[in-house]
Amino acid sequence: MKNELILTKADRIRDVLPMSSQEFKNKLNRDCFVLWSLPQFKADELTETPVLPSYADYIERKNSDLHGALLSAHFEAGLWPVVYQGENNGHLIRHVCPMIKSEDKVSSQGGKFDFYPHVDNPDLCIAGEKISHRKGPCPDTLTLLCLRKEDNVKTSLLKLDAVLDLVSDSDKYLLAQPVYSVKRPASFEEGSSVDGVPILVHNNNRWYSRFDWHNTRGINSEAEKALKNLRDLTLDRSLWFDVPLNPGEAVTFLNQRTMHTRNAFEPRYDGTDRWLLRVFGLTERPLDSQLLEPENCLHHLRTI
Ligand SMILES: O=C(O)CCC(=O)C(=O)O
Ligand SMILES: [Fe+2]
Repeated sequence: MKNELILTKADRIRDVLPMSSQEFKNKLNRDCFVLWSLPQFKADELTETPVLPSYADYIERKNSDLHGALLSAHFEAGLWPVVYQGENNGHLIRHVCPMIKSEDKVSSQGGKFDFYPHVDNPDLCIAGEKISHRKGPCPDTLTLLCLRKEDNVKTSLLKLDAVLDLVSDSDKYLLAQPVYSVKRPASFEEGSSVDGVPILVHNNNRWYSRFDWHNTRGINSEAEKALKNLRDLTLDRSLWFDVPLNPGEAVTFLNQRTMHTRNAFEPRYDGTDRWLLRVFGLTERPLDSQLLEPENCLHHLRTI
């Protein structure tokens, strides 16, 4: 089983999260993100930054304690790590670094194009929508752990509420109607799209979104106009918070209550490029019917 080694390590590693689970949850719900760091991070033991996704098995073996610790932090925080069918070749942990074959993609493994504000895996069900018993939901959280830093490459976060404060009531109304189509992001092996979904959902007094600058469209001109206004707004840099990530430091954020970005840069592909590890999390354990192979893996979600 693909993630067995790192899940077994996660079982044995304790006290990774530098705060109580309650404190973590409170911060996450209040601020939409939490900055934290690994207690023991040994930069000198890291492999070179990978340049092909197929290096993942080798790196997981070499840096298995680090991978295990990152998963263990999720369990301590009450988050269930997941991976999606058709993405990242079933590996729970994704290498966010420029990969040679992805250089032309706007993706976490691209580099030369700006990756504008987006929610990850926005084609899946978001909070407040009727759950699918067949497909896994959109991730609730993303965690990015920095392994190698590059000064001119930044992850930035925008808080959805701060963006929506600037959106007119009529645009908000339209954005909450099921008049949008969403393309599956470029990180998936196969393309697909969903039609007739809203960009915004109001649930339990909170807004959630599936906004993706690159992959969402209005299905008529009125819907597209409201979305274009939102797209333009999200490029206002005063709404961006540059996440200060040094090696060994991580950020966990609410995927559907924020948007995240990464600026363009020139990769070297020489083993020294910027490198983050990414994990998707759910606040609730998925249903067995949402799992690809429930008898083998409790973390691999169906997407079709
Ligand atoms: O490279 C980054 O900082 C974030 C990339 C990204 O959007 C992701 O990993 O989902
Ligand atoms: Fe992303």
